Amino acid sequence: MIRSAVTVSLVPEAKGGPFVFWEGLAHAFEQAESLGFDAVEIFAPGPDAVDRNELKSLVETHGRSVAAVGTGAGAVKHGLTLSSGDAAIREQAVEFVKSMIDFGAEFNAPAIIGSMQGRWGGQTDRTTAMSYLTDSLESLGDYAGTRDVPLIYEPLNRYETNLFNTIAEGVEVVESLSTSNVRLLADLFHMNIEEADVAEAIRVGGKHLAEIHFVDSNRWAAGYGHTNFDPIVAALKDIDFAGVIAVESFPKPDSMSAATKTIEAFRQYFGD
Ligand code: LER
Ligand code: MN
Repeated sequence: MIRSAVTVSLVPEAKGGPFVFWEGLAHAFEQAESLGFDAVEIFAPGPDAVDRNELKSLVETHGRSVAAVGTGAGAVKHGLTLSSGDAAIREQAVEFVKSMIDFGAEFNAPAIIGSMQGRWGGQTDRTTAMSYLTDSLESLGDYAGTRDVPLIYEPLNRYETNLFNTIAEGVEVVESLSTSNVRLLADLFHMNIEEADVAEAIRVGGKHLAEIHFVDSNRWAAGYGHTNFDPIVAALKDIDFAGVIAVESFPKPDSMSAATKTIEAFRQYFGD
């Protein structure tokens, strides 16, 4: 079963970023219910920024689940990355992600490694940075397994990381690990920049794909850009995709329009 999700950011430092809602958890859950999204994906400053009891009660009251929790605030807010040349920073990055895995697991939601992957440069060469990242995916994947959730890894476009940019590279990474608990997130915005053929890349991702960031070419909601969604949706059906499809778009022209446009697109492409 595909689950639809809408994103909420609780991180003021990420203002201007590609998240639909910005007015707190209660607002996001209310809107998710009224529009018909199955779940909410949370981008939080850290594990302690969210009141667990409040979130539990929102999940119950609105009958929506938590799709996933983003870990990018570790990079945006705290300057941590898993591929940093500084061992102390890498260690803090791993601890931050573990704390986000623990938080998400309380809601059966996986953590996503996106911006936390970082980039190579300075004193750290490409091969070394890649091995720092894959080592941490290995250990964090195992750690997430002890909490009964997968760990989700998201390749990003070249302007956000110089490590792994395509779904094929992501597949290579997850298949090189001993753990089978690391799954992939395919973000259609990053793929629009990096992939020769987005639909074909979805097929390459195949069984490794746990989540899609569903968004148009310009990072506005589906329908506001020039992406042709038909072959992408056909590829998702071909691989029997049964994960989360989350709208991670700019709140443009405003949050409600972005959310409404996306739920209409979901209904058109995936039915109710
Ligand atoms: C960042 O560009 C992104 O796509 C997020 O999902 C990762 O933090
Ligand atoms: Mn994304």
